[in-house]
Amino acid sequence: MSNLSIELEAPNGRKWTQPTGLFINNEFVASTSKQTIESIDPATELRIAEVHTASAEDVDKAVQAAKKALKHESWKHMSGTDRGILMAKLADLIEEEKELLATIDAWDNGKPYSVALGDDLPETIGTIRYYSGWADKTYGQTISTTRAKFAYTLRQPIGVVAQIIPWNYPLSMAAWKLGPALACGNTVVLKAAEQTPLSILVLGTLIKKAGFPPGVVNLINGYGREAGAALVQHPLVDKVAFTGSTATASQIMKMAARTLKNITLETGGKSPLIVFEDCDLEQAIKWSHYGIMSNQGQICTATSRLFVHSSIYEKFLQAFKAQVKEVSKVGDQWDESTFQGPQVTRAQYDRILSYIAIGKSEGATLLCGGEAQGGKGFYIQPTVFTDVKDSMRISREEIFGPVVTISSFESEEEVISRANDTTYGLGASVFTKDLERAHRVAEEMEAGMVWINSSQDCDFRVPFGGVKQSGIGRELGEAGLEAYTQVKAVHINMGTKL
Ligand code: TXE
Repeated sequence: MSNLSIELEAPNGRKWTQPTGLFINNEFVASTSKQTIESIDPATELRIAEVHTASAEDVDKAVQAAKKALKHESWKHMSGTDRGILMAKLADLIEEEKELLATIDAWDNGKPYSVALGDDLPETIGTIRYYSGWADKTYGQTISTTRAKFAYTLRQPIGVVAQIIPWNYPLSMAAWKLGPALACGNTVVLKAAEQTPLSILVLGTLIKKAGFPPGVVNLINGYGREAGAALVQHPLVDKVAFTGSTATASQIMKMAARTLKNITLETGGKSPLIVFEDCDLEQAIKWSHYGIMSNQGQICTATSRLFVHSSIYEKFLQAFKAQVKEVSKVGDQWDESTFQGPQVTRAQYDRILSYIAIGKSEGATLLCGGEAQGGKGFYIQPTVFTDVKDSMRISREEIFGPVVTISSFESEEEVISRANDTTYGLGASVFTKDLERAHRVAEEMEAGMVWINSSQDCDFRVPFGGVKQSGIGRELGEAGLEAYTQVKAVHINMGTKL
């Protein structure tokens, strides 16, 4: 493949020139491998475009570019204020192109266009803008020690950062990673997910237009086991930030261990949502539906295990079923009434259907759904299993689709223990009007985030991340900066003689 761009027209009529190369040193370049990645529309199963796939040699070029940029005065000596100005410019440029970027992610990923435009893009723009404000506010401390000595600390960039992102929120995942890394003065090689390679390349054009020096941000497409692994193992990479599956995170940790690379990992989940008998039932229904069925259920924090107090269990089930029927309209990305689009790929679609088959064979009761939608496209009916036992695989393993399990409980103590009985620890929801109980349960949840009378709140000002096998480190908020700076202590002797 030699061409570096292609003219595209999306089903919503939008036309643009789509870059297809690797974005290295502010230029689109051809890959040295002859391999390409096909971007597929999950609604029609038709090919949208082919993009260049990075080989280990290409990864090396991108890392070398990032290393050079790290040392170059145009970035190294740029003040935090000027870095912030560049980032704010980038946020403005993304905002100017938000309809185009939303179109690309809707087409490539299958998510409804209205969701890409109404949720993903504001989150992307907001995150970059938020971290632009931090760029000149990450400083160290002065520490008094003894009479004739003191020390101060410098918060310095970690260096060349490898960022590996998944396909469920292509642009906002990129923004979560680029925002704090750039604010702190690092340089980056970011690998997009092979399932959604397109929007990241358009982001490259905006990074150049904003005026970032060459090599500060390099964006590549490539397969995990080749480009991803080459990036993680590259000796000049100082840090790896990853979002994806727990299995891949474990491999990345192993690879990064060889040279003791700094890591941040955000992985899967099986987040519980607890509905106590004293809750606002209507709100509990709406949020619990949203918490698993939005984004086609492809959310790491999806509240996929519902625990409902036995006294309201039957009532809850009927209302939840009615909510699915009323809200979960399955359709293509472009129909404004679509709530749930197709799953991202055939592999994910097959995986979800296999879990639905497992649920049936394990003896859980099917309240609704349970089948593929039929016809072209990776559509799956929103599926609700009830009377689910905690030991069932559908209750223990991440399905990453529009599939929820519901079971009943009797006491607070029992439900806390069952909710925490998982290897994961990303999110947890609790629905109750009892203020004391809400905070007591929040404290007991083994999770990085707890939602009280809500689900899926995520805000660039607030730390995000998991405990147990849901990850290491935090992204977003002030906490997100810690992952991208290292502290140097400078000791000063004001005259103590030996
Ligand atoms: O994930 P992978 P996949 C979960 C979800 C889903 C499952 C599989 O349960 O069903 O993971 O999805 C790159 N070295 N989540 O296969 O493999 C890969 O190219 C370096 C939860 O898509 O983890 C992509 O860029 N990199 C999740 C990224 O890792 C490697 C979002 C994620 O791919 C690599 C996505 C390797 N050896 C899936 N292998 C969340 N937390 O939101 C793969 N990659």
